[in-house]
Amino acid sequence: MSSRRKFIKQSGLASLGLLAAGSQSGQAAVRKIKAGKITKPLAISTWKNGMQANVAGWEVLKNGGRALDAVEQGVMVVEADPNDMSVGYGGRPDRDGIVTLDACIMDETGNAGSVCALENIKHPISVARRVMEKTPHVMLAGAGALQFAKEEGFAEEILLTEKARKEWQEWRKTSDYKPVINIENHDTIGMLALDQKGDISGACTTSGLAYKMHGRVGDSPIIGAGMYCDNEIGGAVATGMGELVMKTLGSFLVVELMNQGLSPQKAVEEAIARIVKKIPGYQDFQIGYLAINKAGEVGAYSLHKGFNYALYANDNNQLIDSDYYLK
Ligand code: SD4
Repeated sequence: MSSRRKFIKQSGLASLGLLAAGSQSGQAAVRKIKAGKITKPLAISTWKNGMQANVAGWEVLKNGGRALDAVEQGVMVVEADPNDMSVGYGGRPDRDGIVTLDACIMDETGNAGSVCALENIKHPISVARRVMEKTPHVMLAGAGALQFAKEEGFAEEILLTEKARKEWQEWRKTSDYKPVINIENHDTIGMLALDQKGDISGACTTSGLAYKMHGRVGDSPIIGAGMYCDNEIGGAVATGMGELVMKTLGSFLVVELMNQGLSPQKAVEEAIARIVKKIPGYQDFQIGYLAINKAGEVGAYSLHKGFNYALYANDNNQLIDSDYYLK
C-alpha cells in the first residue's frame, strides 16, 4: 500500500469520532415525525453538538425566520466551541500544525457559497455566505478566501488551542494513525432546516480530518458532496471520511434520489449502498448522511454504528442514534 493511501486509510476512523450513544432509536423517531402533522419548521444537525446548533437555529425558525439564517447561526455555535475539535476554533490541525477550515452554505433559491483551506477565521460559514451573496463565484480557496474574509471585516484569530496543539505534538511523536473508535462524541457539523414558509437551506463546516496533509480539502465545502439543497425537493448533508463522499458526490446523490421519488430514509440508505458497491475498503471508514424533504420527512443512515444526530421538530430537540449498514 502506498504511504499516501496508508495515511488516508489509517487516519479514517480515528479522526472521525465514531461515537455513541444518543437517546432513542432513529427509526422510531422518524416514524413519530412522519405520523404527526408537523414538520415545519424543522432543524436537523449531525452529531451530538448538533443539539446546540439546533437550539440556535430554532430561535430563528420559531419566529418565522429564514432557514438560511437558522443554519448559519446554528453551525456558528459549534464553530466557536473550542470543545468541538473537528470544527472551527479549537479544531485539530493538519500534520503541519495548521488549522484549515472548509465550509459551504446553500439557500432556498439554489444560491451557493463556499470556502476551503481557510486559515485564521473563526466563522468560515459566514465567509461562505458572503461569497454566495457578494461575489459572482461559488468557492474561494486558501489565501484568496482569507483575503476576501479580511476585506469583509472578519478578524484574523489564532484557532489552534493549547489543547489541540498539545495533542498534535503528542501525535507527532509517532505520527501513528491507528483508529480509535467511539472516543469522541462530536464531529463536523452539517445542518439542514425547513422554515415556516417551507423553504430549505443547508450548511456544513469543519476543520476536516485531524492531521490531514497540508492543503487537503474534504467533501464539506464541495457543493453536492458535503451538502446540497434543492428547494423543490429537499436537502442532504454528509459527515465522515470526505474522500468517499466526494467520489460518489453523496449529498447531490441523496437529493437526486429523492427527486426520483425515494423517501429521505431510502435515499440516504441508497447513497451508503453506492459507497459499499463502488469503494473497496469502505469498511475502514465512517460515513453518515442526513436528509430532509419538503414534507419535513427526515432520513439518517451511516456505514458504521455510532453516528447520531439532533432533530428539532414540534418544539422538541432530540439526540437520535442513526441506523447503520455494517451490522
Ligand atoms: C472531511 N467530512 O473533511 C469531513 C470530516 C467529517 O465527520 O465530516 N468528519 O472529510
